[in-house]
Amino acid sequence: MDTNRSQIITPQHIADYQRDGVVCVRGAIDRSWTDALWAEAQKVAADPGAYGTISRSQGETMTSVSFLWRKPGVFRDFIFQSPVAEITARVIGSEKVSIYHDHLFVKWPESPRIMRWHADTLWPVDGEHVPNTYIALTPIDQQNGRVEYLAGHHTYCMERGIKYDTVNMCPDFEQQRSNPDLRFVTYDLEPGDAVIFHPLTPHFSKGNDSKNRPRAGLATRWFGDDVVWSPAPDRAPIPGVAEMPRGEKPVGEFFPVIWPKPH
Ligand SMILES: O=C(O)CCC(=O)C(=O)O
Repeated sequence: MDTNRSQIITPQHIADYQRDGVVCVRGAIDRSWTDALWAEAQKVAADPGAYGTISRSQGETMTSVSFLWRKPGVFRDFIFQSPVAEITARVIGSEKVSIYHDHLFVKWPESPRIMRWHADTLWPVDGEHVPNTYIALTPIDQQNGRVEYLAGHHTYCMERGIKYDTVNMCPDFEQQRSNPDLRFVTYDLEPGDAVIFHPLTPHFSKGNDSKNRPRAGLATRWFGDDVVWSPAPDRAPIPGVAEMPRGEKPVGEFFPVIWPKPH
């Protein structure tokens, strides 16, 4: 399987990420990986608990399973062996990245499931290097439920010290579709395209209106150089992780450094 795709990251990708808090990298991941992941995803759908942790949004028409990387198999191999970590590190400008979370989202044909506007700021850490690198495993488009993003909102939040959580909730930007100050962006994706986005970038997806086309994406979530532990009651625990002092760098078996590859 191709492990040498990192050269595709250009200064333009990096500038777009900094400005918009979201960037699409076309053809980031080789098709042999996405074919293997999609085949495995269909096995996960049949027996989610055997592969990872079943998430709240799991349901009859949606497969929603996380921490797949923690078990031996294709999802773990993908994290450790594919160029996904290097691509992520280069785009966000981090020397190192560690994996901490992944999340498979499959919306099956005619799934009405909506992912409300939210930002990925629920984790017990501070720092900007907490990106989500979301990889299309199937073609994804308007009909089958592509993800939409609010470009530039990360800067708005940082300038005002906003960090959304369960108390200070991310607004429902559906109510503000016609606000000319907001810039909604989205991408039709082919398998292997990756969207890398900042933890303060709100995102949303509608249901799958297709009668016969599943829509699958794999969110991979990373800690980079500036991340420090910052527990708070309204932040999501990371299973298995013992409490550590505020300000410490998360290290250990639940946060393995994937890039640069350990010698
Ligand atoms: O795939 C989706 O519809 C939702 C993705 C998402 O919310 C995420 O990656 O955090």
